[in-house]
Amino acid sequence: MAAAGSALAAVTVSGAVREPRTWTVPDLGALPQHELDVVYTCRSTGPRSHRMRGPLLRDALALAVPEFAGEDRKARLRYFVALLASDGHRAVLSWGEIDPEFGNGPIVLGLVRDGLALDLEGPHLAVPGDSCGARNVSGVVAIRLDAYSGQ
Ligand SMILES: Nc1nc2c(c(=O)[nH]1)N[C@H]1C(S)=C(S)[C@@H](COP(=O)(O)O)O[C@H]1N2
Ligand SMILES: [Mo]
Repeated sequence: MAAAGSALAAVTVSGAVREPRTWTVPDLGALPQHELDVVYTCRSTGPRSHRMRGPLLRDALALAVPEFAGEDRKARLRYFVALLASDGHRAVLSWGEIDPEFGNGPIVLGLVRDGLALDLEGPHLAVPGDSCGARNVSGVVAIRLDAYSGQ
């Protein structure tokens, strides 16, 4: 049983998806899990590294059924994935970075960090390869898939 006063963190998924939804960290545990190390140098705290485990971001988003305007793979390139953390930190990825036909990046929505489950804190995005850690957004509370309108 969870400790008194604790609550599972929730992540809402919105935007260009057929099934907007709210997940808890355990909800995402049934997806194929990937384990990877992120190593970066924070400008304020120096070298950092974490071992992350969780589903690919694109596999998680597939649960909400992305709806792209068009079947052609080029149509997907105008989409972006915006992430919001509980402390207000935000970062945006392009869909092309995570699409298997383009960047195919191993970008993971971490559910376990350094062996500790993130059920109460919420998922921690892992973006391996970045020099700075700022896209490794922790405590993700909202994810939005949206399209560039061309304006
Ligand atoms: N929610 C949230 N995630 C965040 C940040 C933040 O301010 N808020 N800072 C980022 C930055 S700049 C870095 S370097 C890493 C640092 O996290 P760590 O000290 O746990 O490695 O977290 C990233 N993720
Ligand atoms: Mo940082």
